[in-house]
Amino acid sequence: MYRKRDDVTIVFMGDGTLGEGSCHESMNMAATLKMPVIYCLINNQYAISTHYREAHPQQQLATWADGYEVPNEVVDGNDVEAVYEAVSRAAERARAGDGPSLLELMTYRWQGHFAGDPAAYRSDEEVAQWKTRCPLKLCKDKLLQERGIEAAELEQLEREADAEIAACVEFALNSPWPDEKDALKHVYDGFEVEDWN
Ligand SMILES: Cc1ncc(C[n+]2csc(CCOP(=O)(O)OP(=O)(O)O)c2C)c(N)n1
Ligand SMILES: [Mg+2]
Repeated sequence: MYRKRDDVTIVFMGDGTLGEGSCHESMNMAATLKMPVIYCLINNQYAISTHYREAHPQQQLATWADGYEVPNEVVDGNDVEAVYEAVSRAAERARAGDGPSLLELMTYRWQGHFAGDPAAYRSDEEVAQWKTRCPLKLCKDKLLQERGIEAAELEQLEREADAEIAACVEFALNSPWPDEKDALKHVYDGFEVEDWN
């Protein structure tokens, strides 16, 4: 913002984040200074084991931003196109100098919060239901059924993506370990921490 560039900052946060006081402070300042920020609230419905409706009075967390007069929308987070369009609208607002937006992307976490979490706080049916709404599957179906993309073309794209990922993994495994002094690189824009011990 101070550099007068048309960059936009996107903050990714979970539904569990809103209980933190710093969220209020951040949004208050961003709204007051009309900063070019997009708050992407990934509402996968659980903060570890707590459903968001058990921890917040709102039906949808997006309206939380109303208190700061920040435009907000609830978006189908499993619909790639809907997310793209909502982020584009918010980026346009940010670049026009109209300040921050909050997007509540509704989705689901298939696994537990961490590797050893049995996720016993929700039913198998609920998980199975959400697995039918896999964002990759929905996107693929849309391309095949509505956009006239051929199945062979998609398979070719998938093969190319798999090969690219395999090459990245190989590169990482064959690379030397990074230097300790590089641990804090790229944390702050234009500011490198020289003496981090
Ligand atoms: C600043 C800070 N406050 C509190 C915690 C404790 N904490 C760890 S996970 C979590 C909830 C995270 O919920 P969410 O963002 O919805 O993540 P999910 O469970 O969906 O992975 C909290 C409060 C933390 N790690 N850091
Ligand atoms: Mg969550």
